[in-house]
Amino acid sequence: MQDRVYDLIGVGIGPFNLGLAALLEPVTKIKSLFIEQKTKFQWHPGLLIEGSSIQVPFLADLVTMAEPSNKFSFLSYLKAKSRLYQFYFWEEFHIPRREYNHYCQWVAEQLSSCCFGQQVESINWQEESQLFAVKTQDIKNNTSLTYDCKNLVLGVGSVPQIPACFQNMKSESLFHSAEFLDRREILRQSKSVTVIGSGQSAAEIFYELLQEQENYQYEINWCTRSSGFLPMEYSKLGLEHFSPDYIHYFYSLSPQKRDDLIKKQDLLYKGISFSTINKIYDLLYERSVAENYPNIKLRSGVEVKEVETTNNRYRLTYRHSHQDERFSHETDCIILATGYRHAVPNCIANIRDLMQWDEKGRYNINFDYHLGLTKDIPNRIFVQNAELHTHGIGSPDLGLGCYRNSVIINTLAGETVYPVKRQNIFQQFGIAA
Ligand SMILES: Cc1cc2nc3c(=O)[nH]c(=O)nc-3n(C[C@@H](O)[C@@H](O)[C@H](O)COP(=O)(O)OP(=O)(O)OC[C@H]3O[C@@H](n4cnc5c(N)ncnc54)[C@H](O)[C@@H]3O)c2cc1C
Repeated sequence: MQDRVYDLIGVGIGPFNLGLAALLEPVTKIKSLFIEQKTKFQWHPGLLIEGSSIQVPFLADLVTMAEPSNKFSFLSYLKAKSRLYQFYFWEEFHIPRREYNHYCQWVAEQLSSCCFGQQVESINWQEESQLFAVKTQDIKNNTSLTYDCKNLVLGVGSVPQIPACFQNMKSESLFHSAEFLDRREILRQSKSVTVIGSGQSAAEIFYELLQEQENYQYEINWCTRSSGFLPMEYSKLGLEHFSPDYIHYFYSLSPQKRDDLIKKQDLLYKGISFSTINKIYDLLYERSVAENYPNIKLRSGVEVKEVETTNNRYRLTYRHSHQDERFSHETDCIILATGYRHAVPNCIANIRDLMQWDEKGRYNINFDYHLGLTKDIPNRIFVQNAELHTHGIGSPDLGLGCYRNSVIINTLAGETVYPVKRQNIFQQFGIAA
C-alpha cells in the first residue's frame, strides 16, 4: 500500500501538467503521477487545422524556459525525429499546431508518470492518514482505482463557453468551434454557414471555410458582438505583459483593481493574429477580382439575441450595439467560436469545504499557485491555468507554463530546483520595490 502513496498527483494532462511531469522527471525526491481521461495526449484536436500555428515561439515548449538543456525540449524532439535541418531552413518561430501536438505526444510517451484513459471521479481528504484519496475510473474497462497522495495539482483546463441563447440547442449543425474538424462534412453540405465570435479560432475557421467556398458554394456569415475584427496585441513591449515580472505586479494589486484591469485587457490575449487577418483579406481581395464578390457577410457590433429553429434551419436575430436596431437571417449551420471558460471540476466536490473561495466563488490562490485551505495542514492543492483573476492574463499562456511549473516544483521540493528570476524584461510594471 505504501508504494501507492505519491507526493503529487496531477489531474488532467494538458500542456501545463505535461510540462510539470517533464520537469519533475529528473527530480527523484518527488514521486508523482499524472492522470488523464483521454486515451492519449490530444491538444484541441477539433482545431488542428492545416496551416494554423501556435501563437507563441517554439521556445514556449514544455521545458525550455525553465531549463534549455532538458531532454524534452522541442529541439530534442526535432533531433529525435530527424527534422533539425528542415526546421533550420524553414526559419520560423511559430510552429504548426499539429507539430506542437505531436511534440507533446512524443514527450508524454516517454514519461512513466503519465497515465492515460483514466478519469478522476472524486477526491477525498483522509484526516487520519493526512492524505488525499484520488479515485479514478478506467475509460475502457470501467474498473476503478484509488491512489493516495500528499499534494494535488489541478490541470483540468477550460470548457467551451456557450452564450445563454444557445444553451441546450447543441446539435450536429450547431456546435462549438472545439468540434470544427469533426463536423466538416456537414458544413460542406450546407447552403449557409454562420460563424459567431472574433477570436483566433473564429478567424481560422472563417479562413478555412473561405478557402473551400468555391468548391462547396455555401454562403458564409461571420458575426461578432465586438466592435470589430480586431488584432491581438503582438508588439514587443506589449508582449512583456506575459512575463514573471507582470505576474508579480498584477498579484500585488487589490482584488478589485485586478478585476477592473482584466476587463480592459481583452486585446492583449483575445483578438486575431495579424497574419490570419492578412491571409483572410488577401484571399478576399483575390476572389473579388472581376466583380466576382464572394458570398460572404462580415458584421461586427452585433449580438445574437434569439435563435429559433425553422424547417431544419436556424433563424438568428441580432441587435446592433450602436444603432440599437435588430435584424434576422437564416442559416443551416452555426459555429460558436465563443471561447472557453474556467470551470471548477466535479471531481473536487468532496474537498470543496477544504478550499478557501473568494467572494465571487473563485479559488483563493497564493502567489506560488497553491490554494488557501480551511485546515492548517502541510498538504497543498496547486492549480494550473485557473488564476486569471489573481495572476493575470499570462495564466493560459503556453510561454509562462515553465515559470509556473518551476515555482510549483520549488515549493514542493522546499528548495530551488529551477531558479526563477525576479527581473526579466526591459520595462517596469508599477513603482519599483
Ligand atoms: C484552440 C486553442 C489554441 C490555443 N493556442 C494557444 C497558443 O498558440 N499559445 C498559447 O499560449 N496558448 C494557446 N491556447 C491557450 C492554452 O492555455 C491552451 O492551449 C492549453 O491547452 C491549456 O492547457 P491546460 O493544461 O490548462 O488544459 P487543457 O489543454 O485543456 O488540458 C486539460 C486536460 O485535463 C483533462 N481532464 C479534465 N478533467 C479531468 C478529469 N476529471 N480526469 C482526468 N482528466 C481530466 C482533459 O481531458 C484535458 O485533456 C490555446 C487555446 C485553444 C482553445
